[in-house]
Amino acid sequence: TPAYKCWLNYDLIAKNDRLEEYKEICGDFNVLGDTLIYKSIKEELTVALHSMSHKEEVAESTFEDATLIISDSERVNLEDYGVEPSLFSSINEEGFLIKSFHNGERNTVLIIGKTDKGSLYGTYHFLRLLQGNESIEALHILNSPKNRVRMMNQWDNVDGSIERGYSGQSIFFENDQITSNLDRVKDYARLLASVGVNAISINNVNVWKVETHFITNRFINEIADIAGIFRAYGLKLFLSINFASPIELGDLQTADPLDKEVKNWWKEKAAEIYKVIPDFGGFVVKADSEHRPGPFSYDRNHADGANLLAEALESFGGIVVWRCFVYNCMQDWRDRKTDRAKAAYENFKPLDGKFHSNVILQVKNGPMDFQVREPVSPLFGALQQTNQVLEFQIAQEYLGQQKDLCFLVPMWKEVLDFDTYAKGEGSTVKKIVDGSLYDYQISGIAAVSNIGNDENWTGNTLAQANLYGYGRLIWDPDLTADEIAKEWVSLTFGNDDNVQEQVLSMLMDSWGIYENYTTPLGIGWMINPHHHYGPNVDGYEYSRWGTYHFADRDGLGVDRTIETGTGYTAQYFKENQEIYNSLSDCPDEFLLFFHHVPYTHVLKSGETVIQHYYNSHFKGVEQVKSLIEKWTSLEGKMEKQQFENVLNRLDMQLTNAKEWRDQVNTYFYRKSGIEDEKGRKIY
Ligand code: BDP
Repeated sequence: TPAYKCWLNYDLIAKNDRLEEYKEICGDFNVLGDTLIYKSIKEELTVALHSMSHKEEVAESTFEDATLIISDSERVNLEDYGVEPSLFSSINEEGFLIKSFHNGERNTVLIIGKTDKGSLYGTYHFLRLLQGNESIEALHILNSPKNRVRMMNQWDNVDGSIERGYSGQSIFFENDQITSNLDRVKDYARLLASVGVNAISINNVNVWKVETHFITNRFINEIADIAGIFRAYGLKLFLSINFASPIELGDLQTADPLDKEVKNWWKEKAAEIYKVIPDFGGFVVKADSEHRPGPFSYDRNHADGANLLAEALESFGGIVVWRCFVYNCMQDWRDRKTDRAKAAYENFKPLDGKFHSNVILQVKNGPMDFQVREPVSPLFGALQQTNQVLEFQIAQEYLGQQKDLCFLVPMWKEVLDFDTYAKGEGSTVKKIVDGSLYDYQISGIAAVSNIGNDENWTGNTLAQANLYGYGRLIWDPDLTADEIAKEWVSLTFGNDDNVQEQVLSMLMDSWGIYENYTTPLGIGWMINPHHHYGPNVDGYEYSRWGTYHFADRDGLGVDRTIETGTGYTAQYFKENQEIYNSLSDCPDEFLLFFHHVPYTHVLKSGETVIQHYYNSHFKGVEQVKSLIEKWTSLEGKMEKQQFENVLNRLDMQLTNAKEWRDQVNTYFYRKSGIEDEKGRKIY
């Protein structure tokens, strides 16, 4: 079904001029190269060109007859096609060139990768152009990814469930086993490769009993099969591991990272793994966080922990992705200096420079946990001698769980464009994670996946846009959210102007809408504990997770200033510190993240905080209604199943939005006793 194929639908090209142009050029293709990846390229081209072109049969032709040639730069004489070989020095290992070439009567397109991976990405890029009905007569595209690590983190458990999964069960595991049907894994590999993702960890960062055995004979051969599928699409496989494995697998009494036996244990483990998966990516580790074991149990720090594993993987070229999501989840508000937002920086900043060169620290985009609006984590720019990857969450854990519409690319763009001032003006997050600001050996971006075994992969079909958008954005953070959304809409729903316009505006408005009816002004956390869907105004207020809004009869918000608050703002470089620390300069959207203010505090917009809350909550619900209107107007313009899938979710979203509006408004009305200026009914 189209829902299953996502953006690789390869719809028949409508019979117009382009079709003739495409037929001429794409009629005969030839793939020079014999690696696994080239085999995947052949397969993809065969399927795609057949499906798009009205041609009965699409098969590879000879090099002499070919009008579409896919190769790496060594196998063709580039000068024959008017290409200066030196052009290639400007792209990196995964980059490619796509060039049209006219030779007398014949038009030819060349897709030349620097390596086979480059050819693969070039092929997908080219197919995207065809799907978008672009002219291919005068192509000259040189392109390479800006980030070296472009990773997907699955939070899949071996019993088939997915932590924070909103679209069915795992495509990798079921009933404590690796699934026997791997077709879906291959299609996932295709989807990921088509947007340039080049690494994947397939199991949850919370590694429980059975998953601890992934690195043993019980599972490793089957995991090697999965690695093989991904390898053919240029993705390296990683595993999340349990820091206490030496104990839990029954071999040792300790997991102390400085213990000699522990070190040897991991070295042997690594050797065993590399024997079956020679290009194994490495380990992803969540340690000392939310009840997971880690170096703290032995009075060691996180550099000790990460380096232990790094040493084991080093000689095989493996990497340790060590997460910075480390905080005390049993804390309470003890004094005004205790603040969960400060934890990652406090734990890791002092260790900067102490990690091995094959360790990458993985930092969530914000200091808390994927709320609808968080400032950028102050660790970006602060870690100057330690490789870093940024962690996003594509799964909409706190953002409507793929029932509510929330297109995340605009949010991710803000994060990547944020100026940390770490090395003066222009020290943006994107320049930090792409490794250009500091000389990181290896860095990039990772994200928590949003897929499961639902027919359409993502529950809400429109949530496919987040999966697609993530890949495209991390390949090139300079693409705009609008460009990415447009691409996705046309690949998914075709090139009807009206459909494009409506869906595009729905996507682009959706984050703001979700924010309006939930927790505007940066407060976050008024969500149902545990499952994290729907409002619960005091759900976390008196728990130990460190997530508070501090609303009382006088005001609300968290004072994180240096003088009177938790001092969190001091973790930023001066320019940002001054802005966030100052009540008058702090941007409205972050006000309550940084300041505790009276309900009557006047925002830059001129509204009071309380009135803003009322207004945005009423508005958010109306905006959801208009999403429904827009979508309804598209009935008949797409496959029925697709249409109904989204309509159904929008209805759930409306119910959710009303609950948020009513509970949040009532709560603040009761706390503050302040009437809505516009006299609307607050329940
Ligand atoms: C939180 C999730 C929790 C994860 C945790 C993490 O609620 O399920 O285990 O993040 O990132 O957002 O480790």
